[in-house]
Amino acid sequence: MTRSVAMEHILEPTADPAWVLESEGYDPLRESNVESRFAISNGFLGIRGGRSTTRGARWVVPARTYVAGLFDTPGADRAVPGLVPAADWLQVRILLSGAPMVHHPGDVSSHRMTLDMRRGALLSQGHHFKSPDLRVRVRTLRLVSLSERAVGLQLIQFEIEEGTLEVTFEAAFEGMNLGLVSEQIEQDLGVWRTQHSGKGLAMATASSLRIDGHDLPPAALGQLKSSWSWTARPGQLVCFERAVAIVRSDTEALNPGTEAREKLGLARHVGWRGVVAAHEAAWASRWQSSEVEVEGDAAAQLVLRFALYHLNSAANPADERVSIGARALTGDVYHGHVFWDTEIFLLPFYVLTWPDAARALLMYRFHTLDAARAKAVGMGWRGALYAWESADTGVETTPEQVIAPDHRVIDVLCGKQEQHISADVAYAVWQYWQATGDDEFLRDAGAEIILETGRFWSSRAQPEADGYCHIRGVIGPDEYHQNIDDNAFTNVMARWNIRRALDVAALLRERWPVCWTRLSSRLGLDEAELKRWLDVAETMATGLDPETGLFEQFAGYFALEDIDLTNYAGRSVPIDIVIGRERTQKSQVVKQADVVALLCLLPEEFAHGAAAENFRYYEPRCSHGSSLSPAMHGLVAARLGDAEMALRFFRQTAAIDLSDTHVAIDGGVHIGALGGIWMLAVFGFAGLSLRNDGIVIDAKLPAGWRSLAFGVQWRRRHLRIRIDQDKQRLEATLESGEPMILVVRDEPHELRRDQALRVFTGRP
Ligand code: IFM
Repeated sequence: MTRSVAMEHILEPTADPAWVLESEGYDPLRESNVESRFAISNGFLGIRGGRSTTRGARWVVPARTYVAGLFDTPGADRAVPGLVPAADWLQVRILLSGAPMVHHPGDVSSHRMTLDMRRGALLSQGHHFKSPDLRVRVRTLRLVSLSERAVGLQLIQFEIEEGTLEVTFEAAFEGMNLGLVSEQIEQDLGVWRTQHSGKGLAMATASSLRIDGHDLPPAALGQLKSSWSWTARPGQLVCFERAVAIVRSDTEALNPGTEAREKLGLARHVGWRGVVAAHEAAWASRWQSSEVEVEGDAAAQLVLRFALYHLNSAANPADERVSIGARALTGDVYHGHVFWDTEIFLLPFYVLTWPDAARALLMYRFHTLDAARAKAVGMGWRGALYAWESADTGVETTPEQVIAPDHRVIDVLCGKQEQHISADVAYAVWQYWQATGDDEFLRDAGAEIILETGRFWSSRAQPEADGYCHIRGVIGPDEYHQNIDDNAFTNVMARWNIRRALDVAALLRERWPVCWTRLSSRLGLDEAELKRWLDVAETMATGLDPETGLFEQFAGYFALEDIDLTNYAGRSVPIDIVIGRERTQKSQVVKQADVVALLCLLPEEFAHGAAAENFRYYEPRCSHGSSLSPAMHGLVAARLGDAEMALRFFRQTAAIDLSDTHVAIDGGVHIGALGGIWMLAVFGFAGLSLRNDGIVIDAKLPAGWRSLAFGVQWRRRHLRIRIDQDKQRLEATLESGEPMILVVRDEPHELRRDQALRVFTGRP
């Protein structure tokens, strides 16, 4: 019985409402949103939060399981690679006196699903009635382990409260041949191959069922299937447990089945309690490193928890061959493809709270550098042009046509023209190195990325008769305007990329000359080429008007129709649907932060006062047609001192995944927007920025936020910062590492381990 008591405890969600999301009952219209929002993941496995429904004779619906990096390209023409779902290993069927127990929403007195963000687990509980004299209480838990990413666990406890009857309990796998070719299916193991990409997948499983603490042997065993039968009586407590170990192999030569069985063996050795304990300890450690606490705004606190829950779920520091897709592993919109979202909206969080995860994500870009070189050469340039949409190999995977929201088939030029991705990757590499001081990474991988992307821009920007270098025929972050010339974001980021490439060359030559000699000779880089890079950077056209300080978003932008977006306030569809694609393209309406994105990433490129000037110009023209946009606007608004406007953008971003009113998230959570929430809190409200010798904090909290506290890591140090608005005080604690400088309100302070720092932040 002690075992059942332990399961009882584990099936109980965290009591504090600030740590859980709940969904009561069943709403068919919003169910797929809930599946995305309540997804669980560990960066290797992702499982949507599907629950029991009325469909068919199944008690549990297929809960889609995604495996990071398991890409395949269907055989069809124009097909793009996409993540192939693995078999659903959570299927259960319960027969009560021979009839399937079906979860009809109307039949249950209560059915609640709880996403326990603190523990990284999805729980459910409900009462099921088959007839007035039968009453069953069911509680479930599922998790994918954060400490051993191959392992997933399902626990189901049901209690017969009334009724005596024959029960059959079947646990099986479903969807075993969805896009994968099975090679070996046994009772405890399935091995599959993708059809074209040559990847292998193995799932090993073991399950058991106990009644009142005693093991019941299975009545029947099949391929990935077990079933038990017994007579249920009132007061009986039934505990079912199933573990799975999933392994992906990237080459045909390896059979992942052996490793899956080994990993399952280890999980069984520690038992489900051990699996749960290790998983919870790993989550506790992630929360310890990444927690952001807000006092005075409970809704904002929940939003931050939700964002951090998915951010911590999305990464896997142990796998350098995958990155995070635009919907992470929570849904299949964008086929699992990786965009600039990762480098610009996610990396900051990982760099400052989980450097190992950040490094693995950047190593994915290093491993796909050859594909980026091939893309650049194929288009007639030099260096490395990263795929706008990237899967496992780094080859361009952007579809050439899609169906627009107005159901028209439209051409997509982003794969050819949205080239700022190369500068975005270089930007992330540099930020990582600056924040971590990881010289080994810079020497072995980062330098080559920065040099090759710098080289790309130096060949891409061409000198013209006006004496400037121009970059023609691109798409900036504002994807409403295509085939444009001299996009300010692209050109200024490109110039920045070239300059950092020159810095890296100088740094390597000075600090690691042997490494420089080897790398420069492998890349065929000589002095003459470096000199050309400098010339390109010095003469890059940027669209900056020195008189006004305004950047023109691209050549000819200011001459386009100026549409007052306030006339379209309250619309529920994107502006290009309301006024048409053609008119949008001929207008100054911006899809998402573009010059504002530049302001966010490279504020030093804006002279004093020009930042506010540019923000004032572009903010009203932005229609926020991308989920990435509001957070970036909020961040810049906060930096410019308008915390209340920033808070409106914070709430707008939160609504994308947390409100069911206007945005469908059935295809997965918007992980980039969730990264933007963290950036807005830490870079915006706390005003954190990095210097060469330390960290700067320049906080501007919204009026209702009494305090904001968070942890960050900087160059092997862990520090915790608390901004107390009530007491007009900043407290900083160095939890590990050497003394460092913390700049508060332009004043440098030394931060030491033995002494918490308290600084008065009130206006004199
Ligand atoms: O990367 C974004 C892009 O900026 C706008 N469309 C959606 C992509 C994926 O989130």
